[in-house]
Amino acid sequence: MTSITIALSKGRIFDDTAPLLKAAGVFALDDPETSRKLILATNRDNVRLIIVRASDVPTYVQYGAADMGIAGKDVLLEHGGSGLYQPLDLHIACCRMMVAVRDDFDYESAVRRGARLRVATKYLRTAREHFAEKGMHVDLIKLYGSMELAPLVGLAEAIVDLVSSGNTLKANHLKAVEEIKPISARLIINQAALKLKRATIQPMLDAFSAAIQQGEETMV
Ligand code: PRT
Ligand code: MG
Repeated sequence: MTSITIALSKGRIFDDTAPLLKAAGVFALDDPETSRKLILATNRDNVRLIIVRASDVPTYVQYGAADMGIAGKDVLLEHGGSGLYQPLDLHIACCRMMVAVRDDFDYESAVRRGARLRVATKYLRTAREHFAEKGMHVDLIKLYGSMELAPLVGLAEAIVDLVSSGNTLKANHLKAVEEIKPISARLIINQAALKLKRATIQPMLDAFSAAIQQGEETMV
C-alpha cells in the first residue's frame, strides 16, 4: 500500500487537526507537545506525520517531502502556493489578518493626509498588496514575531498581524483599524502526489470534507 507523509505544525494547527485526522481514522502514536520526535508514527502503517514550523509546511509539500499538509492561509499567501493543490478550507485555526495601530494613533487622518507610514509585519507580501490596493505608500519593516511591540517602541506606526480574540492587541494598548482578510487553515496537497497516490489520499480528503460539514451542521 502507498505510504503518505502529512506535514503539520504543533500548537493550534495540530490541536485543531487531530479531530479531523481522527475522523479519517488516523491518530498519532506520540504527542508532539511532549515528544521530541519530528516524525510521528500513526496507528496506520502507511501514514506518518512530520512536525515542522508553520511557515515551512508549504515548502515541504511543494517539494514532495510531504505529500500533504495543513497550513494557515496567511502562510500560503506569503508562500505563493506554487506546486500546491488547495482543495479544502478546513475552517480551523480561524482568525483575521488586520492592520493595527496604537490606541492613541489617528490612522484615518494619517491615511487622509497621505502620510507615509512605517508598517512592521511578518507578512510582507500580503501587506504590500493590501497597501498597494489602497494606493498608500508605506515602508514595510520585516519582523519574525511579536509585531505588537513595534508601535509601542517607535519602530513603526502600524503593524499587520493576525488577530483572534483581540486580547493581545488590548493588552498592548493597540487597536485594529482595518481587516485585510479572514484567515483559516487549508489542506494542501503536492500536485504530483495527488495523481500518483490518489487511492490513499482521496479517502482522507473525503473524510476531512465530511468531518468539516458535520462540524458546520452541529454549529448551526
Ligand atoms: O509560533 P511560530 O513562530 O512557530 O509560528 P506561527 O506563529 O506561524 O505558528 P502558530 O502555531 O502560532 O500559528 C499557526 C497558524 O495558526 C497561523 O499560521 C495562523 O494561520 C493560525 N492562527 C490562528 C494564528 C492565530 N489564530 C493567532 N491568533 N496564528 C497566530 N496568532 C497570534 C497572532 O500573531 C498574535 O500574536 O496570536 C496573537 C493574537 O491572538 P489574540 O487571541 O490575542 O487576538
Ligand atoms: Mg506563533
